Amino acid sequence: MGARSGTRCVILGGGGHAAVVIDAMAAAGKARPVVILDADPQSWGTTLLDVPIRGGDDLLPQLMKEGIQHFVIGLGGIGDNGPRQGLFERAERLGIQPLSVMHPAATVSRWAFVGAGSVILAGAVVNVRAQLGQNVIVNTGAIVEHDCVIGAHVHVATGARVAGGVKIGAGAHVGAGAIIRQGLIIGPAAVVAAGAVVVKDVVAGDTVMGVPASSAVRGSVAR
Ligand code: JB3
Repeated sequence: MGARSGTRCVILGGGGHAAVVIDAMAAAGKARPVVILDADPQSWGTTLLDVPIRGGDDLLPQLMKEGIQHFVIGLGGIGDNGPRQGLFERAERLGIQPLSVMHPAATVSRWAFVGAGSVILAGAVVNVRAQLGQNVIVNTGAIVEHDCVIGAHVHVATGARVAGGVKIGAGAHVGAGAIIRQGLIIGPAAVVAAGAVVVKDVVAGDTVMGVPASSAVRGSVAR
């Protein structure tokens, strides 16, 4: 597919994660980011990997009038997936469609389900019968094993490993390099700190850290 073909889309957020998403889209060659919207006015008029940053999110209706019908959330974030969720829901309310991105160097089972707007990056694995909700990030080199159920807006950060049959509630964050033992339940909006090894269930909204992981005071941990 040529560089100028594919589904045109807007990327919401123009920082480090957006650059990784644009790179994955270029490698996949199925969709084409043609514009970025970013909250920082200082970025307006600049480019990110040759994609122009035109303005803030209030330009979305205008872009839709110009024929752009798809978006990808380019906002990453560490620990708090609320802003990603808020942006996703704002775009959906306007009627623009979320687009999924899969880097060609990711391995996604044909028996896995990937929700709309989810992003699976290079070297990630999503194994058989795993189910990902909408707007999930499986970041570079992360593993989501067989039969996992991953809720909407979850971020499985770089190099994290989620063993078979784990259920992760909406909006939770699994930090870089963390490990979650098979069959556990991680509640919605929970945070698993970077490098933690989780061997028991985590309740909704809790933050756990360490090896083995235990409850921590939110804000005091590396994510
Ligand atoms: O660790 C890895 C591999 N990636 C991290 C990623 C998951 O999260 C990365 O290292 C960063 O820690 C973080 O990436 P992110 O979210 O791209 O952060 P940053 O580089 O700081 O860029 C965020 C961008 O989003 C900034 O340009 C903000 O101005 C913009 N932004 C913030 N809120 C927003 C909004 N843009 C839009 N359109 N709308 C918003 O509400």
